[in-house]
Amino acid sequence: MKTRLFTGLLSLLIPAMVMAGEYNLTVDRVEIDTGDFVKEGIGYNGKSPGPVMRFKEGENVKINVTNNLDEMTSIHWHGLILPFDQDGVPGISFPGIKPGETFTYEFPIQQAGTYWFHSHSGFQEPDGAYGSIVIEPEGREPFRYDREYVVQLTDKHPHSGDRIMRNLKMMPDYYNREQQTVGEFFSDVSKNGLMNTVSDRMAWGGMRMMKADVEDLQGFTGLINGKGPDQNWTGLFEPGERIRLRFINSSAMTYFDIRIPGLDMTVVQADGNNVQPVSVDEFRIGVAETYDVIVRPKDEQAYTIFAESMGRSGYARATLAPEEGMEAAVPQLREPARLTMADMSGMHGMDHGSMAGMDHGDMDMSSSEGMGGMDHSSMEGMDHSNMQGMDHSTWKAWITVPWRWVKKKVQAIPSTPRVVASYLPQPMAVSSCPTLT
Ligand SMILES: [Cu+2]
Repeated sequence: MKTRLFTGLLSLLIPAMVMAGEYNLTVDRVEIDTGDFVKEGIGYNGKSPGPVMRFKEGENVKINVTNNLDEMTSIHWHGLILPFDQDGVPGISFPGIKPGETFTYEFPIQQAGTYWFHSHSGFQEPDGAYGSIVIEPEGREPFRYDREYVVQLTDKHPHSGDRIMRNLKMMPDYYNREQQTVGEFFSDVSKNGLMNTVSDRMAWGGMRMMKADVEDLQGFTGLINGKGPDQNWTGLFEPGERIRLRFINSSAMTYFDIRIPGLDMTVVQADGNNVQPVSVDEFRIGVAETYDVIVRPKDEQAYTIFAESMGRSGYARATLAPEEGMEAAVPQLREPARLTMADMSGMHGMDHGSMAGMDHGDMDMSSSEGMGGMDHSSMEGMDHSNMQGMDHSTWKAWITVPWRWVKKKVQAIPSTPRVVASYLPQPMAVSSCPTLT
């Protein structure tokens, strides 16, 4: 009898030995103040960004998500390994969380590192519905640090996500503030000659491309942990400490180039995976990526974390300092980059899935080299009639070909361009989630 009682008690205890954590999240309408503008958005637990969720590798988590919106919501646990029905878009892998409803996500934590979460419904994520995840490993970290901060970036625009999408669908360069100008044409003429400049412009026009097409969304305010450049989020340190910065790019569209003038950064983790440490003075973070770096400020001074957008149209800024209120110089934005023909021929592995209606009829494609891995599977309406093997090296020739040849080619382009569809950006909910893990 005693033995049976003991075994019974033991069996009750064993499941309890697996760590379990229970967490609550509410999805709320919130006010977002960037310092440049104030707008209504969506957040978690009353704030945008939402909280830092701290899990432990090996624990089973239960996360009760209560939807206080008047629309459906859902959460994507970005980068986490979990059962399919604990993630995803409403109606695809799970039913979604209806207004007023609480859904309990439940999954084991099988990894460690820096991750994040965001809404997977409509444009809630660009509207503010994102937060960060920090998972402590079961064993020791392979690197040392004395303190850590999450540094979560976003590109907050005064327009709502669905308005941005509507505008981009009508006009792909709607938000582009770095268009080429007549002035630039004349300065190119004086540098490269009239014929070269004209044929260059014709070549780009022929491809329906723009050299200035580096960023789809300009006019945003870069935020770090919800703070605009003037609000200056600040992380404190004692000189000599090693600080782990967990960078997360939660932007809808913006790639950032990050540097901390005066400090070397040692990258120790990428997308939650430990990497061979590498020391850099600047790194580029794509949409949805995470990078962990360690810095060691030795002086009693402030340092600026400067995150400049890839198109140089905006930035996010924060500070590391020994005391609240200290600040360092903020660098100027550098000159915006222009795309070149080399960028156009570097399209290996590019997915043209959304280029419906594109007309490649005027391209002379004598070899299929150079387009390895291209996915043409969903290019509806594409005219391949004159494509005999594609060779992008001929695109370069467009720059130097005689004027008459260019003119002929240009005239061959239909006067009503079959355009808009070919420029359709990926829906933002998808582009904010390139790895869909
Ligand atoms: Cu994601």
